[in-house]
Amino acid sequence: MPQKKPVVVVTRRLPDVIETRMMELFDTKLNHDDTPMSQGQLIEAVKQADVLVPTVTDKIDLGVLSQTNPNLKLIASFGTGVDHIDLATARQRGITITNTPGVLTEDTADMTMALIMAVPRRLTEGERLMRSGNWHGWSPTSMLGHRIWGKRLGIIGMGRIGQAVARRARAFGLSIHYHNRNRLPDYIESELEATYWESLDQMLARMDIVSVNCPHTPATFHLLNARRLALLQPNSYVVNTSRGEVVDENALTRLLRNGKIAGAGLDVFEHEPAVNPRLLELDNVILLPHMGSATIEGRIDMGEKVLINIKTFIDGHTPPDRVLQAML
Ligand code: 8YV
Repeated sequence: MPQKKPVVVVTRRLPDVIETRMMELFDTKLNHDDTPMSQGQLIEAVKQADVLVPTVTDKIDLGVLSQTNPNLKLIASFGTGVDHIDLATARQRGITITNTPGVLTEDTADMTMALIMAVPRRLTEGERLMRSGNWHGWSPTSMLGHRIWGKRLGIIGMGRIGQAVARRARAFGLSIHYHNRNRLPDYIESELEATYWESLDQMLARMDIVSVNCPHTPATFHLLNARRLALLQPNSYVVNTSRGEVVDENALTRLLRNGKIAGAGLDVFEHEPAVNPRLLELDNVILLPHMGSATIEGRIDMGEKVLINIKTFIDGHTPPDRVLQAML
């Protein structure tokens, strides 16, 4: 007798090729209009699903996890960060969590580098000037930004993405500094000519550009709090393509407004999709809608990983991207 296919609920629209394969392999419920699910809808979803495929926009909290049907044993998240999932409760309930690491490293590093270039060189300000019709021609002193070459870049979180940023940044003449839970092996430090700072405070006070590339965990929530942000030099820039929660957004906004730091490039926000409205008023800030990994190739690779994680799990094996305790 043919085996019943597992019910897989996908909370957001995914690339067509992924949705099609998902339909072929499983009894898949798609979200055709792509509207983010409310907590109530997520609860309804986990009541019927054997596997849930959420994204960063779904809050898989105790309220949702306490309503899962007994057959739901896998949450195969579409994304690398797992801070939207209550991992401890999931674990207690015997639910395996998988994510999609590795495949969005280069895209996210590209976007980080783009912001590292764009903020000091005032790219979006220049673009706005062109579109305003108020450009009256070249002048020796107009649109002056700051040089990238020769500056110090401090990377917070030297995992896959942090290292990919470092590789790009070296080619632009930046010197690499980093703070990480663990120091990198000697051979990576030498390859990147990277200087390790055990003290984040000491590193922050000496950098020209700071890039946030660590995951959001209980240990990194507001890692850049008001006290630490105040250590930054007035000519320094902050770039965040990781998670908004790692930076105290209000404190950062205050520093920017008061000219205590030179600018910021933000792809992520503390209360997405809400953004501190005062940030919108500032010219020295580039704001992006959480698009660091938004390439079609990346999204397909992420979807492939989700498919493989579900398939291996259902076939009784350990899925390749099981989120382990050590990642917390
Ligand atoms: C994804 C991300 O777009 O994977 C992550 O952790 O932050 C993003 O780049 C999003 O999370 C998909 O769920």
